[in-house]
Amino acid sequence: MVTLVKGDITKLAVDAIVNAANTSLLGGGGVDGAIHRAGGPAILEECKKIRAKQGGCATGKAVITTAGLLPAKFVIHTVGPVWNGGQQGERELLASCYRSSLQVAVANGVKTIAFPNISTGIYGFPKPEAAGIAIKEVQQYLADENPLHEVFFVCFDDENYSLYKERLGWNKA
Ligand code: AR6
Repeated sequence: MVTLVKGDITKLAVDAIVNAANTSLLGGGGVDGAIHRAGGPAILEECKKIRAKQGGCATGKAVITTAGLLPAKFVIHTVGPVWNGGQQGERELLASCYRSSLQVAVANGVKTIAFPNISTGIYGFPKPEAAGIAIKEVQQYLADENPLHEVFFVCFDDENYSLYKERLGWNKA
């Protein structure tokens, strides 16, 4: 089941929230900053351990940590592509973020997961196309094998919320 939510992903009491991180895993602005601020230092501690072991996280991949003080149980950190005109494999890398995050979630027994609109802030991915990719990847994953109970798309800004509403058919209700 797919559910659309407008608001702040750090408030959600789901098994896992996804973070739009960068390859360093050391935090940043946007949703990454909000997650680390609200979750406290335990998240960064685990990110540092992952860095020591595997040297950060590649674009399109995902890693999992505690959610610290957040109501969620885990944070899955994925690294979206920086939009660079669309000829650098950005679309496939964004699709890979959603797939990798879902795989990591299932491997860790997660049943409910919330995604922000990866790459559509600081990384500049065009929002309409990013929404299409996100919805397609999640729906494909849920159709193939479905150990997940619920996937939330969390939109922070009005533009993304309208795009998802339209694409998920929520206007027709
Ligand atoms: N809850 C849900 N969504 C949010 C929140 C929030 N609290 N805050 C922002 N968004 P961005 P990116 C939305 O820039 O484009 C960081 O510095 C926002 O409206 O957070 O993948 C990282 O460290 C937008 O739609 O991530 C990286 O360096 C979406 O989250 C870089 O930014 C993603 O915007 C990643 O850039």
